[in-house]
Amino acid sequence: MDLPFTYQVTPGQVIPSRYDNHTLRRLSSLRGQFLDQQAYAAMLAAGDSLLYEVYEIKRPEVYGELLMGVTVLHPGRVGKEFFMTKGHFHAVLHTAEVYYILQGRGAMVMETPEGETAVEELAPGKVLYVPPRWAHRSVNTGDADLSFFFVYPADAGHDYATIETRGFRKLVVAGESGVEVIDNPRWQPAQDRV
Ligand code: S6P
Ligand code: ZN
Repeated sequence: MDLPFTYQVTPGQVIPSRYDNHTLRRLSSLRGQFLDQQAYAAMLAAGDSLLYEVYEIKRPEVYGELLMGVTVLHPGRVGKEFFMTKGHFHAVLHTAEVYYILQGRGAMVMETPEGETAVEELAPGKVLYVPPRWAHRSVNTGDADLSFFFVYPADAGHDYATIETRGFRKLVVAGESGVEVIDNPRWQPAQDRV
């Protein structure tokens, strides 16, 4: 591919005009993450629903390069909890990420290894800066696709295991009065902590 290069991403046409990878993530890849495990099991038994899709532009995963792409997170719920991404820390913890929201409504749930937490609302036109060290998970709180452009250092890598084991400290659910952020009652402290 020629360098430099351009491609199109617009709120009306969120799928990049060129991309190298298209990854599909289904309900089964979020096993153990949703609070209502009965609702999860029932939904999975009825079919392995498609939760989100990631379109990536490939670049060498080396220092100095950037990885970019678009995530399309479909609407839905497991029990009271909205569809969400797996979420991760970057394996190189001190790497940041920028998100630009193209369409839909949602939230980004974030936390540091030390236990600081933050939840930012996502809406079209908003740019979210995820600082170094903050794990991040996007949540679709609307009834249409939540789509966003992302860019981060190409050598950042992903640590999924920490979140798969412990979960996030905060959950985003449909409450009596709308979207609510609650403490995760199933959050597990790391083994190496007291
Ligand atoms: C990568 C970036 C996004 C996510 C994508 C899916 O660092 O944060 O591209 O990969 O939104 O989320 P996840 O948690 O399944 O990678
Ligand atoms: Zn990331």
